[in-house]
Amino acid sequence: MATPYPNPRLCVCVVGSGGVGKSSMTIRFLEDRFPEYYDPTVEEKYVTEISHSGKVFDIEIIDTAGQEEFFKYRDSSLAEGDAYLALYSINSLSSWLELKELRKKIEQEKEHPDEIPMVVCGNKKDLDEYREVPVDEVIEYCSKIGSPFMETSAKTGLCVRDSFHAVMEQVKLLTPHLLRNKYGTEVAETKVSQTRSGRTKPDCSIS
Ligand SMILES: Nc1nc2c(ncn2[C@@H]2O[C@H](COP(=O)(O)OP(=O)(O)OP(=O)(O)O)[C@@H](O)[C@H]2O)c(=O)[nH]1
Ligand SMILES: [Mg+2]
Repeated sequence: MATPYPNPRLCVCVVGSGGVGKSSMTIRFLEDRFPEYYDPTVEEKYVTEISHSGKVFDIEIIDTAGQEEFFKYRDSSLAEGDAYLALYSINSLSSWLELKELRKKIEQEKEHPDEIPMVVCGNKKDLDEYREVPVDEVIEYCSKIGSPFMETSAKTGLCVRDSFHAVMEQVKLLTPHLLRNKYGTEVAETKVSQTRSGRTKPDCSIS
Protein backbone atom coordinates (compact mmCIF):
# COMPACT_ATOMS: atom_id res chain seq x y z
CA MET A 1 0.00 0.00 0.00
CA ALA A 2 1.38 3.42 -0.90
CA THR A 3 2.36 5.42 2.13
CA PRO A 4 0.43 8.69 2.54
CA TYR A 5 3.60 10.41 3.74
CA PRO A 6 6.31 9.45 1.27
CA ASN A 7 9.79 9.43 2.68
CA PRO A 8 12.17 12.16 1.66
CA ARG A 9 14.80 11.19 -0.88
CA LEU A 10 18.28 12.21 0.09
CA CYS A 11 20.91 12.62 -2.60
CA VAL A 12 24.29 11.22 -1.56
CA CYS A 13 27.18 11.96 -3.92
CA VAL A 14 30.22 9.72 -3.90
CA VAL A 15 33.11 11.94 -4.93
CA GLY A 16 36.87 11.76 -5.33
CA SER A 17 39.50 11.56 -8.00
CA GLY A 18 39.79 8.87 -10.66
CA GLY A 19 40.34 5.30 -9.51
CA VAL A 20 40.03 5.87 -5.73
CA GLY A 21 37.21 3.33 -5.52
CA LYS A 22 33.97 5.32 -5.72
CA SER A 23 32.19 2.73 -7.85
CA SER A 24 33.64 -0.14 -5.84
CA MET A 25 32.43 1.40 -2.56
CA THR A 26 28.99 1.96 -4.04
CA ILE A 27 28.72 -1.59 -5.38
CA ARG A 28 30.04 -3.02 -2.13
CA PHE A 29 27.37 -1.08 -0.24
CA LEU A 30 24.52 -1.96 -2.60
CA GLU A 31 25.39 -5.51 -3.57
CA ASP A 32 28.10 -6.60 -1.15
CA ARG A 33 30.52 -7.60 -3.88
CA PHE A 34 33.80 -6.25 -5.22
CA PRO A 35 34.26 -5.73 -8.95
CA GLU A 36 38.01 -6.17 -9.57
CA TYR A 37 37.97 -4.56 -13.00
CA TYR A 38 38.36 -0.82 -13.52
CA ASP A 39 35.80 0.81 -15.74
CA PRO A 40 35.98 4.63 -15.43
CA THR A 41 32.56 6.02 -14.60
CA VAL A 42 30.73 8.71 -16.54
CA GLU A 43 27.98 8.85 -13.93
CA GLU A 44 25.77 6.23 -12.30
CA LYS A 45 22.67 6.81 -10.20
CA TYR A 46 21.11 4.28 -7.86
CA VAL A 47 18.06 4.50 -5.63
CA THR A 48 17.94 2.41 -2.49
CA GLU A 49 16.65 2.38 1.06
CA ILE A 50 18.79 2.74 4.12
CA SER A 51 17.61 1.71 7.54
CA HIS A 52 19.17 4.07 10.02
CA SER A 53 18.40 4.81 13.67
CA GLY A 54 15.21 2.76 13.47
CA LYS A 55 13.88 4.52 10.39
CA VAL A 56 13.98 3.82 6.69
CA PHE A 57 15.12 6.54 4.31
CA ASP A 58 15.19 6.59 0.53
CA ILE A 59 18.55 7.61 -0.81
CA GLU A 60 19.76 8.32 -4.28
CA ILE A 61 23.43 7.52 -4.59
CA ILE A 62 25.28 9.31 -7.35
CA ASP A 63 28.54 7.58 -8.26
CA THR A 64 30.35 10.49 -9.87
CA ALA A 65 33.16 10.60 -12.43
CA GLY A 66 36.77 10.92 -11.37
CA GLN A 67 38.23 11.26 -14.83
CA GLU A 68 38.62 14.79 -16.12
CA GLU A 69 36.89 14.12 -19.44
CA PHE A 70 33.62 13.52 -17.55
CA PHE A 71 33.85 16.48 -15.13
CA LYS A 72 30.94 18.31 -16.73
CA TYR A 73 28.62 15.55 -15.43
CA ARG A 74 30.33 15.46 -12.07
CA ASP A 75 30.12 19.20 -11.53
CA SER A 76 26.36 19.36 -11.96
CA SER A 77 25.97 16.51 -9.47
CA LEU A 78 28.24 18.24 -6.97
CA ALA A 79 25.74 21.06 -6.83
CA GLU A 80 22.77 18.68 -6.50
CA GLY A 81 24.11 16.64 -3.59
CA ASP A 82 22.59 16.82 -0.12
CA ALA A 83 25.47 14.88 1.39
CA TYR A 84 28.86 13.57 0.31
CA LEU A 85 30.98 10.51 0.74
CA ALA A 86 34.38 11.95 -0.17
CA LEU A 87 37.05 9.42 -1.05
CA TYR A 88 40.75 9.39 -1.54
CA SER A 89 42.96 6.37 -1.76
CA ILE A 90 45.46 5.87 1.10
CA ASN A 91 48.15 4.86 -1.42
CA SER A 92 47.79 8.02 -3.52
CA LEU A 93 48.91 11.38 -2.20
CA SER A 94 47.56 13.13 -5.28
CA SER A 95 44.07 11.74 -4.62
CA TRP A 96 44.21 13.25 -1.11
CA LEU A 97 45.25 16.65 -2.47
CA GLU A 98 42.48 16.48 -5.06
CA LEU A 99 39.90 15.66 -2.40
CA LYS A 100 40.71 18.92 -0.61
CA GLU A 101 40.23 20.84 -3.86
CA LEU A 102 36.94 19.07 -4.42
CA ARG A 103 35.75 20.08 -0.96
CA LYS A 104 36.47 23.74 -1.86
CA LYS A 105 34.47 23.33 -5.04
CA ILE A 106 31.50 21.90 -3.12
CA GLU A 107 31.70 24.74 -0.58
CA GLN A 108 31.43 27.23 -3.43
CA GLU A 109 28.17 25.60 -4.49
CA LYS A 110 26.56 25.86 -1.08
CA GLU A 111 24.76 28.63 0.70
CA HIS A 112 25.95 27.29 4.06
CA PRO A 113 29.45 25.92 3.49
CA ASP A 114 29.83 25.13 7.20
CA GLU A 115 26.89 22.76 7.11
CA ILE A 116 27.85 20.29 4.43
CA PRO A 117 27.17 16.71 5.53
CA MET A 118 30.36 14.96 4.44
CA VAL A 119 32.30 11.90 5.51
CA VAL A 120 35.91 11.52 4.40
CA CYS A 121 37.09 8.01 3.58
CA GLY A 122 40.64 6.85 3.00
CA ASN A 123 39.88 3.87 0.79
CA LYS A 124 42.08 0.87 -0.13
CA LYS A 125 42.99 0.27 3.50
CA ASP A 126 43.99 -3.25 2.43
CA LEU A 127 46.96 -1.62 0.66
CA ASP A 128 48.36 -0.20 3.91
CA GLU A 129 51.90 -1.24 3.02
CA TYR A 130 51.81 1.24 0.11
CA ARG A 131 50.41 4.10 2.18
CA GLU A 132 51.26 7.61 0.97
CA VAL A 133 48.74 9.62 2.99
CA PRO A 134 49.53 10.10 6.70
CA VAL A 135 46.51 9.63 8.95
CA ASP A 136 47.46 12.59 11.19
CA GLU A 137 47.18 15.04 8.32
CA VAL A 138 43.71 13.81 7.43
CA ILE A 139 42.55 13.90 11.06
CA GLU A 140 43.67 17.51 11.37
CA TYR A 141 41.93 18.51 8.16
CA CYS A 142 38.72 16.68 9.05
CA SER A 143 38.53 18.29 12.45
CA LYS A 144 38.78 21.69 10.72
CA ILE A 145 35.91 20.95 8.35
CA GLY A 146 33.92 19.06 10.97
CA SER A 147 33.72 15.80 9.04
CA PRO A 148 34.14 12.29 10.38
CA PHE A 149 37.01 10.33 8.89
CA MET A 150 37.33 6.61 8.42
CA GLU A 151 39.54 4.25 6.49
CA THR A 152 37.71 1.79 4.30
CA SER A 153 38.31 -1.03 1.90
CA ALA A 154 35.83 -1.71 -0.84
CA LYS A 155 37.83 -4.86 -1.48
CA THR A 156 37.38 -6.42 1.98
CA GLY A 157 34.22 -4.48 2.88
CA LEU A 158 35.93 -2.82 5.86
CA CYS A 159 33.82 0.05 7.19
CA VAL A 160 31.90 0.47 3.93
CA ARG A 161 28.42 0.26 5.49
CA ASP A 162 29.59 2.37 8.41
CA SER A 163 30.70 5.10 6.06
CA PHE A 164 27.22 5.42 4.54
CA HIS A 165 25.64 5.37 7.99
CA ALA A 166 28.07 8.06 9.09
CA VAL A 167 26.77 10.16 6.20
CA MET A 168 23.24 9.72 7.56
CA GLU A 169 24.46 10.80 11.00
CA GLN A 170 26.00 13.92 9.50
CA VAL A 171 22.74 14.75 7.77
CA LYS A 172 20.89 14.28 11.05
CA LEU A 173 23.33 16.60 12.75
CA LEU A 174 23.70 19.33 10.16
CA THR A 175 20.61 19.29 7.95
CA PRO A 176 17.90 17.39 9.85
CA HIS A 177 15.13 19.04 7.81
CA LEU A 178 16.21 16.84 4.88
CA LEU A 179 15.11 13.80 6.84
CA ARG A 180 11.54 14.99 7.23
CA ASN A 181 8.97 14.26 4.58
CA LYS A 182 7.30 16.99 2.58
CA TYR A 183 4.63 17.38 5.25
CA GLY A 184 7.36 18.29 7.73
CA THR A 185 6.84 15.17 9.79
CA GLU A 186 9.55 12.78 10.78
CA VAL A 187 9.87 9.48 8.98
CA ALA A 188 8.02 6.85 11.01
CA GLU A 189 9.75 4.21 13.07
CA THR A 190 10.19 1.03 11.13
CA LYS A 191 9.85 -2.62 11.99
CA VAL A 192 12.56 -3.45 9.49
CA SER A 193 15.34 -5.52 11.00
CA GLN A 194 18.06 -3.38 12.50
CA THR A 195 20.88 -5.70 11.60
CA ARG A 196 21.97 -3.48 8.73
CA SER A 197 21.66 -0.18 10.52
CA GLY A 198 23.51 1.72 13.15
CA ARG A 199 27.07 1.02 14.09
CA THR A 200 28.70 -2.30 13.43
CA LYS A 201 31.94 -3.52 14.97
CA PRO A 202 34.67 -2.41 14.72
CA ASP A 203 33.98 1.26 15.30
CA CYS A 204 35.33 2.72 12.07
CA SER A 205 35.49 6.39 12.91
CA ILE A 206 39.01 7.73 13.22
CA SER A 207 37.86 11.27 13.95
N1 LIG B 1 43.02 -3.05 -3.35
C1 LIG B 1 41.91 -2.33 -3.51
N2 LIG B 1 41.52 -1.97 -4.76
C2 LIG B 1 40.40 -1.23 -4.86
C3 LIG B 1 39.61 -0.84 -3.76
N3 LIG B 1 38.57 -0.10 -4.22
C4 LIG B 1 38.70 -0.07 -5.54
N4 LIG B 1 39.79 -0.75 -5.95
C5 LIG B 1 40.28 -0.95 -7.32
O1 LIG B 1 40.66 0.31 -7.85
C6 LIG B 1 40.29 0.41 -9.23
C7 LIG B 1 39.38 1.62 -9.43
O2 LIG B 1 38.17 1.39 -8.71
P1 LIG B 1 36.83 2.15 -9.08
O3 LIG B 1 35.85 1.81 -8.04
O4 LIG B 1 36.44 1.87 -10.48
O5 LIG B 1 37.32 3.65 -8.93
P2 LIG B 1 36.48 4.98 -9.22
O6 LIG B 1 36.83 5.94 -8.15
O7 LIG B 1 35.04 4.65 -9.36
O8 LIG B 1 37.09 5.46 -10.60
P3 LIG B 1 36.43 6.52 -11.65
O9 LIG B 1 35.06 6.04 -11.96
O10 LIG B 1 37.32 6.53 -12.85
O11 LIG B 1 36.45 7.85 -11.00
C8 LIG B 1 39.62 -0.91 -9.60
O12 LIG B 1 40.57 -1.76 -10.19
C9 LIG B 1 39.17 -1.46 -8.25
O13 LIG B 1 39.13 -2.88 -8.25
C10 LIG B 1 40.04 -1.25 -2.46
O14 LIG B 1 39.45 -0.96 -1.42
N5 LIG B 1 41.21 -1.98 -2.40
MG1 LIG C 1 33.77 4.89 -10.90
